[in-house]
Amino acid sequence: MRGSESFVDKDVAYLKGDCQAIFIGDTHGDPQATLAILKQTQFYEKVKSGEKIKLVFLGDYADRGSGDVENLELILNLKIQYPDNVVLLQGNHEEVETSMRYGLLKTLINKYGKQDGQRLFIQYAELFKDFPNAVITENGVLAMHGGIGNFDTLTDLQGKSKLLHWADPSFSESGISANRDRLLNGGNMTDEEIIAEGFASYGRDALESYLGKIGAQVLIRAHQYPPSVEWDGKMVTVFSNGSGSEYSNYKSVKPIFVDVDLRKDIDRIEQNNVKDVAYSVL
Ligand SMILES: [Mn+2]
Repeated sequence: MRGSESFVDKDVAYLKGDCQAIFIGDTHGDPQATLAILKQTQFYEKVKSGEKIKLVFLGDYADRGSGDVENLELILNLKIQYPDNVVLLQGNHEEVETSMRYGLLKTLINKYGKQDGQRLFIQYAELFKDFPNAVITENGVLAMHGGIGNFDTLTDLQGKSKLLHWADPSFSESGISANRDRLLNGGNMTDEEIIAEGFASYGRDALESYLGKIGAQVLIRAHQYPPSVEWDGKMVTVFSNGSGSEYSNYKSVKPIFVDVDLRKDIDRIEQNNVKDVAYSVL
């Protein structure tokens, strides 16, 4: 499931500063969100006319929405048809432990029967493992599903996928702290053990320090709602399904995507980079 994008290592895809990039957060079983974004960004027209555009999906394609198989198939088909224009990252719902619990396994069994459903689920899980976990761009954007952990270098990202899937920003604590809210079990674990397991919270200082070390300017991440631009545009949370869709489980969320011209230097995400998902275009 890889196109011609280059890689810093197997977990981190590298995008050159030569295109428009659309960052899409959790679509969670809502194919209407994906279709609306394709239409709003004129993706097909632009590819056809040779304009450089890339879609970066930040993970969480299935589960929690009634169209999870449809949305997953739509996004996988996009990658197959336009391998050089589509980047698919892993989110925490591309982890087998999550998707067997929150929807995809059940939907596949309901749709295809127990044996075929389980077989398909295993094949999807194998496929997801091959998706990268982060994107770094030539001009200063770091993008991933959850966020950073106890990292010092870009290569620290390699092999620490769960940190990227489950991390959240903290607006009350500085540095890197234990993200106990995300733990189902583990009451006896120390903070260090929790962070090492991949359940980290990062304060603004920790994020800016890490971005500085790797030569990036902003973090674009997904995983939470409501979507928002924070920390003077140094971080944005993108959540891309919600109010206005019959499929979405997040009826009160106003979904967004982020549209960035990677041909320019980016030092913050501005309000004009943030676009509402307009289901009305469908
Ligand atoms: Mn998530």
